[in-house]
Amino acid sequence: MLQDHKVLMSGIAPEPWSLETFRLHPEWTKHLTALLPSLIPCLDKRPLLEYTAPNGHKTRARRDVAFFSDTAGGYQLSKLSSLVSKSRSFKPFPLLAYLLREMNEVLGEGYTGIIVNHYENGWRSIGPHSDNPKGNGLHGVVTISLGATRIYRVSKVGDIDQKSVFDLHMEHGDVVLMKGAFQKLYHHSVPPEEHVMLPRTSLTFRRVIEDTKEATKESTKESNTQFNSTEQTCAKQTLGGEQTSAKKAKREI
Ligand SMILES: O=C(O)CCC(=O)C(=O)O
Repeated sequence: MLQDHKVLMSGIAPEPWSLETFRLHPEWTKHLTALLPSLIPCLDKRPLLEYTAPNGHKTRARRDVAFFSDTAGGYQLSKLSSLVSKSRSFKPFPLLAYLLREMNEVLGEGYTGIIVNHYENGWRSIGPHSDNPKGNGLHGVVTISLGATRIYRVSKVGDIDQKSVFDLHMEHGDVVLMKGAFQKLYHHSVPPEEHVMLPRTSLTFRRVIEDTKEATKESTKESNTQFNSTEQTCAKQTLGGEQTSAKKAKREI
């Protein structure tokens, strides 16, 4: 499922780490692209997430997002904010559940869920951050990019100016893997690129071992009514069609 492996950066201190890229097998890219029209309406419309970045500046993340998992209650969206995304079931999207299993097998990982981020255009972005190390530990974080090409910026933790150490131009079907202690040393971001008119969707795999149901209850109280009704609509819309396409994908991939 993963091709064209490249190691872009690596090191051994404080523990081994690396930044690696792959290309997703074209069949997987095709099936996931076909899934997007039913997946995107199911995301939580999060107009703005604001938090204080390590440089002390207010950082903004503007993207629609949902965390899919059948084992974890929720996922803390950023270690810099207390916002938790309540888990959505894989049931309406068996192709995603199959993708999770395959990714775990190929990378020898134990991911328990997938965060889907949707950036409608280049005005949508996510500021410099490290992925929540609580559940992930030294496990890698792998991200599939679909749609518009966007910059995936790597900057040093502790750099006040968050200068780019590496700018990856993530194209449709590109995959990035941040391994080992990478999150302790580097931040990553998808900066705004106002000239980009087309949408990008990313699927990023997480290992969440603790159950975050309690925190979820608190942080999602306000948005729950809208959230649940969206989920029900999405489940109704997608149940029939996606199960068929997952079976088809299993045969083809
Ligand atoms: O969209 C991306 O590629 C980055 C997503 C991300 O950094 C996150 O979900 O924490």
